[in-house]
Amino acid sequence: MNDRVPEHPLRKYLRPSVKGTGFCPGCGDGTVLQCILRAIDELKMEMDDFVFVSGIGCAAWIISPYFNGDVLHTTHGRPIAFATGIKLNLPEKKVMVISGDGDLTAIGGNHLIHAARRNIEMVVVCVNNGIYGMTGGQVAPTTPRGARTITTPLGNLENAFDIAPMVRAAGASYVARWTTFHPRRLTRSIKRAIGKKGFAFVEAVSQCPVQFGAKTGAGSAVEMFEMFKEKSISVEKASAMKPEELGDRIVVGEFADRDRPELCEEILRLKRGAGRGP
Ligand SMILES: Cc1ncc(C[n+]2csc(CCOP(=O)(O)OP(=O)(O)O)c2C)c(N)n1
Repeated sequence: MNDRVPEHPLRKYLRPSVKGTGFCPGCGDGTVLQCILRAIDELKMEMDDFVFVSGIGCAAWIISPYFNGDVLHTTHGRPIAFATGIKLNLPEKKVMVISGDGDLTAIGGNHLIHAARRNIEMVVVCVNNGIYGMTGGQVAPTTPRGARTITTPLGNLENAFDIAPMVRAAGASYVARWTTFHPRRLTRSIKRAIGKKGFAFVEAVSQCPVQFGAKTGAGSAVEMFEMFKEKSISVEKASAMKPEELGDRIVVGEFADRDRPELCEEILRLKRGAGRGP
C-alpha cells in the first residue's frame, strides 16, 4: 500500500483480497455498494450484525466477493427465499438482500410480494437498471414500454412494473425509491430500512450504460445521470398530479413507513400462546 494514499474510510468493510470490481465502466452498482456500506458505517454497526444475500445478475455481485462478512450468493430469483430461512433461524441478525430488478421482480417476483405481504423483517435493496444487464441486455419487467432491447428490437410492447408502489401494496413496512443521482438520500433510506421492524424495501434506480444505455438509446452514464436528475419528482408532488401529467417521470421518496405485525414476532407470539415458546 502506498503510504501517501490514505485508505478509503469504507475499505475496512471489504475483503482484504479485493483489488477492484468487475463492474462495467459507468455502472451504478458501485454507487449502491458505497451507499450500503456508508449506511452501515453511519449506524456504527458491524458486518457481523448482518447476513447479506444476493441472487444472480450484475447487482448480485455488489456484495460478493467484496463484503467482508457473511455473504450468501444464491440461485436466480431466490435470494428472498434464502433470506427468509436465515431470518427465521437467526432472528437476531439483520438480513439484507441486494439484487437486480430482473432477479427480484421477474423470476423472483412471487417471493418479493409474498415476503412483503408476510412482513418478515429484512432489508431488500433492488437495483433497478431496467434491463437484464449481466446476460446482455434482454427485456425486463421494468423495461419502459417502447424501448428497444436485444429481445425487443422493434420496441417493448409490455407495460413496466412500478416496483416501489407494488411492494407497498403488498404490505411492506418501509418502501423508498431513489436513483444513483441521489446517493445521500439513498443512504438515508437504507439506514431507515435497517432500523425498521418488518419488510423494508429500497429501490435504487441505476444506470447501465453498457446494456440499457447502448441498446435503448438512453446513452452514456452521464446522459443517464442527467435524465435521472431531470425526470425525478418527489412522491409528494407526484401524488397531486394526473398520470398524463406525470408521464415517464421517476417518482422518488418514501412510499411507506408504517408499523405492522412482523412475521418472526408473530410466530413467537403464537408459540408462546400455545405454551411452546421460550
Ligand atoms: C434459472 C435461471 N434462469 C436464467 C438465468 C440467466 N440469468 C442470469 S442473470 C439474469 C437476469 C439478471 O437481471 P437483473 O436481476 O435485472 O440483474 P442485472 O444483471 O441487470 O443487475 C438471467 C435471466 C439464470 N442464471 N438462471
